[in-house]
Amino acid sequence: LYTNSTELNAINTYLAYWCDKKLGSAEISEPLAKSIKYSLLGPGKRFRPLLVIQAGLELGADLEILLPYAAAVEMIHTYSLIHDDLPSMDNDDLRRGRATNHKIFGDDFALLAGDALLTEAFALIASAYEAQPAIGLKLSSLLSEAAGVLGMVNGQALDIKAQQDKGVGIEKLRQIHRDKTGALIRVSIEGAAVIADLDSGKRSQLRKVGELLGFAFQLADDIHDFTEDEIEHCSYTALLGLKGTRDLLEDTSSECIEVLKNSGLMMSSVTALVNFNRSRTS
Ligand code: GRG
Repeated sequence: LYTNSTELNAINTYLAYWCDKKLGSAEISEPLAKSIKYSLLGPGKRFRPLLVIQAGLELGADLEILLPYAAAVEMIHTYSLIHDDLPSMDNDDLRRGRATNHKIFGDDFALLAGDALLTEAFALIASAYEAQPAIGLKLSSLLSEAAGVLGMVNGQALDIKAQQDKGVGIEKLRQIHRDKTGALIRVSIEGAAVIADLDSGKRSQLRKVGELLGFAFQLADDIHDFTEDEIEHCSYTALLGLKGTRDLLEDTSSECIEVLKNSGLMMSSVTALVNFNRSRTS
């Protein structure tokens, strides 16, 4: 669906441009630059930046103003994947169909590439929105909330503990994924609303849409990762079964589209992303 869209080309070009500008200097360590580029420019779906861009365009914002925030979100997402794959976390050999970052560059450079992406995401926001400081400040605040101890880092920590305990209830699982996966997806759409200068009422309606889409994204991920022989303890499929998880994905996706309709904001591209997620195979 999104393999060749204008928006996908725009975000990929922007990320490559950022790498050239930021990592091109001879002063920057070569393995560090290579490690960052390997993961950031690798074959991801770009679900979050596409959400920023497509939602933002439909809300009336310009592509050039959306791109830096979309790139910052993808940088944070990429950092989280690099660190999540490390031997001290999930210890994965494969990511996006290729060797994980640490398998190629070593744990040390993988760790540093993640650190750099996290830090540079905020540097990008600070410089790109210098002329619109109110927007820049709101975007940094949204993104730091989603990535930090109220968001992704906390979700990851709760997940590690739940895996150690070998099990988790449905309420706890929802909290883990709301923080670990959902928060970054939620602030993708919320950030688009900030850039488009929506009022706080409309913004909170879109926050709800983002929450539901983040939840639906995780459900689709668990369905995708499901195997009969190896049950992943902290997953919806372990708690609800494959059919129960598929049904919940259907209900959550429909609710998400309903909330979007009720907001009165005509956002066909967001509906298309919800439907894409509903049936995605990667
Ligand atoms: C290390 C602080 C820290 C956090 C890691 C998000 C995360 C937290 C770990 C990733 C583990 C994981 C596979 C979670 C399931 C949902 C998810 C984020 C899937 C990967 O995202 P996609 O499908 O990946 O958007 P691509 O490759 O398309 O970018």
